[in-house]
Amino acid sequence: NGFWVGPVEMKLEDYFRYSDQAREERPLYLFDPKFAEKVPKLGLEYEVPVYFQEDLFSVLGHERPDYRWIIIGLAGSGSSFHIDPNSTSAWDAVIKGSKKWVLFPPDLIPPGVHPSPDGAEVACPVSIIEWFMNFYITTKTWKKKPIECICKAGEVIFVPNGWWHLVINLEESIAITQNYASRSK
Ligand SMILES: O=C(O)CCC(=O)C(=O)O
Repeated sequence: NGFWVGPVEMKLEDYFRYSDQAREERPLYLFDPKFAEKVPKLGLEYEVPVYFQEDLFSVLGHERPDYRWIIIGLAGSGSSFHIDPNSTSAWDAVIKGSKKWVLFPPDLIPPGVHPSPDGAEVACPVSIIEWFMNFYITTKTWKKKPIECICKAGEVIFVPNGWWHLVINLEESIAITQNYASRSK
């Protein structure tokens, strides 16, 4: 039993063996929603920050959709532009390494991103690196600018529901993220 890395399950030692030699533009990203069930100690070693504790999805008990992930990736890995599903907000806590974030409010579609009319699917024809090389600069002349920041180990970011976000790991990183719904947006 390993952790989910895209569509395959990999033992952690195999994933780290892969990361030690990986050089590709879109490195494999470990993204596992069942980490706390697989390794209960991992689930017990953190507490949900106080601001994010109201979670209306918890009424669904075991029926709730996946909502928490451990995320591990090397420099250059990350998540291309998307909006989180089911109107959830999220928090993302960096445990090791650092992540660069770019966030756009719901009414500002990032350049290079082509959502379907109902917003359910996102076509982002470029990789994260290519987005920074070819599209990032166009936002510099926009009146409304994206929010950008770097989160380092020990820091937590809040991603409000409906916001577009892109993340790139600036170095090998480990993070925990949770999606939730609360009465306040
Ligand atoms: O790659 C990351 O840390 C961000 C993950 C993310 O955006 C998400 O889970 O929706």
